[in-house]
Amino acid sequence: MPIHFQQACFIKSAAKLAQCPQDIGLEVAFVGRSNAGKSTLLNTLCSQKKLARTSKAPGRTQLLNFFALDNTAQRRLVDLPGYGYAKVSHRQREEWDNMIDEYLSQRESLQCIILVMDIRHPMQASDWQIFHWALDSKIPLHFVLTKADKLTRGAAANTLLSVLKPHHQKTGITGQLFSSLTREGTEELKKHVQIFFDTASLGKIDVNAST
Ligand SMILES: Nc1nc2c(ncn2[C@@H]2O[C@H](COP(=O)(O)OP(=O)(O)OP(=O)(O)O)[C@@H](O)[C@H]2O)c(=O)[nH]1
Ligand SMILES: [Mg+2]
Repeated sequence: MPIHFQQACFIKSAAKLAQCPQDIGLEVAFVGRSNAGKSTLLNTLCSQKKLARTSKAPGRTQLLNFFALDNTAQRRLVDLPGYGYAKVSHRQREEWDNMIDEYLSQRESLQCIILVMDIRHPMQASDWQIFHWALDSKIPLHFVLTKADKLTRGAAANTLLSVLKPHHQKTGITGQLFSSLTREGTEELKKHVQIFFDTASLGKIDVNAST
């Protein structure tokens, strides 16, 4: 079923797993460090300026935010808080990081991770953690290097190559450039998300059919 990204609408925010929408259907989550550009990317993807809250200062997104892609809300996008936001107490940061870990490790609907990284600071410690976790959990992962407008075309392409090359052959992990400023990469990302949902729903049908 084709996704109409521009019709995405906010469902709810959650501070913990128990507050999330019912764990049925399929979710694609946008994960990454604080200030990487996750919420802005989601808005660009859905052609809506204020769907997800963004900020110049890191730490804007403090809850798990769920967006429905269809009337039944069986296909959802999830905007996560960033890892490693430094300007809150150690305890508060730990709580956020735990909330993200809990979501990632326990959410049945989670079918795919989009790992969003600022192209100027790719593959930081928390990105490696997500990378290894996704491989171990067999959750499909797609790298998005955003803020590509901050580099020249050649430098951006080289950075993507250096991030993907060591892993693509062994793991099949995919990746792309993106810019919310120029909208570069929007159609490519839409295609990936559509494929993830299509593949995941086929997987679900297969599982049901064999039981
Ligand atoms: N130049 C440029 N700036 C961007 C781009 N994407 C995001 N930004 C800026 O980066 C800052 C952070 O963006 P957010 O989307 O709030 O980042 P986030 O990853 O959601 O941050 P947290 O919610 O703290 O995890 C904002 O000032 C955005 O305008 C981009 O593609 N190009
Ligand atoms: Mg955000």
